[in-house]
Amino acid sequence: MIHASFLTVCKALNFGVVAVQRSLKFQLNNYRCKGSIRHIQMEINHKSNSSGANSDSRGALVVLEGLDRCGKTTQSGRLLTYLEGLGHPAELWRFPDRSTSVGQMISSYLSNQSQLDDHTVHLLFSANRWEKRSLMETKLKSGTTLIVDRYSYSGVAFSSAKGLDFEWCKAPEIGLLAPDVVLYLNIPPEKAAERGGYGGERYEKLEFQRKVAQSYQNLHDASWKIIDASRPVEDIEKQLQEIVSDCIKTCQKGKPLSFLWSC
Ligand code: Z5A
Ligand code: MG
Repeated sequence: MIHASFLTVCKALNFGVVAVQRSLKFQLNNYRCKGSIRHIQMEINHKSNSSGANSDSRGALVVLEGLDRCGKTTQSGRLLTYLEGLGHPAELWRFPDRSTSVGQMISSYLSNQSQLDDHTVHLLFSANRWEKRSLMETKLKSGTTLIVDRYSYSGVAFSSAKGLDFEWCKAPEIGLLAPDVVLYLNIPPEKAAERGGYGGERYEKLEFQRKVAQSYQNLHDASWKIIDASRPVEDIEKQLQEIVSDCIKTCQKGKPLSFLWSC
């Protein structure tokens, strides 16, 4: 049963990646050829909007990343409470999303109840994001801010730390929505390991977390904010509130969605 659904996922994922790559190539060519026309059309759209509201107004895609035990789940929850308190529509998401059938395969692998080839599990993590992509876009366009606890960066950092090729790891993520901001909770692996100790999951080992920390270093881009995660919870919380409030304002004013990996 798992075998059959896994084959379906892999076929779908392979198809999805090829389709998205073709689609992006097409859009890029189209943009190159018709860039000026597109620009004029966008200006007209803006001018014709008599309410003054920007048609690109939307919620923000906020991602929290970092090593195991750096405080992602703690801070994600606090951010949600803060935004709800302001009356801003927001939801908390996390990856892997263990509620789907793909997520259950991942969960079983992480808890050492099943064995999978490293490439295979990498593609499952990616499929788990693809199965949520269109809902993610719908939510953002409806004005909801999404706080996402782990995303594609975890996928690439963890799999490349196992020795898989870095660019190969990035490929299935191409075309997923790019975060507006990545809050990287930076902590030395040794310090993170002291926090309540690691549980029994597959990657919760100090030596491996050191490799993951190195892999994350290769993923920084302009959307990243590096946060000192060794500080007290409340200090980090305050810093994140400021960054996210600014980010939400920018998205509300109007910011087109972008896609991985464009920068
Ligand atoms: N994985 C992958 O390989 N590929 C992928 O594509 C994705 C994930 C998406 C499951 O992740 C594993 O899947 C993960 C990566 C891999 N493996 N690892 N490692 P998960 O999300 O289920 O597990 P996790 O988030 O890494 O672990 P975690 O324990 O949930 O860590 P956290 O959310 O960052 O930390 P926390 O729960 O908020 O806090 C941990 C403890 O520290 C807790 O006792 C807190 O009270 C305490 N804490 C938090 N902040 C502080 C501060 N500032 N000071 C002191 N103590 C603190
Ligand atoms: Mg967590």
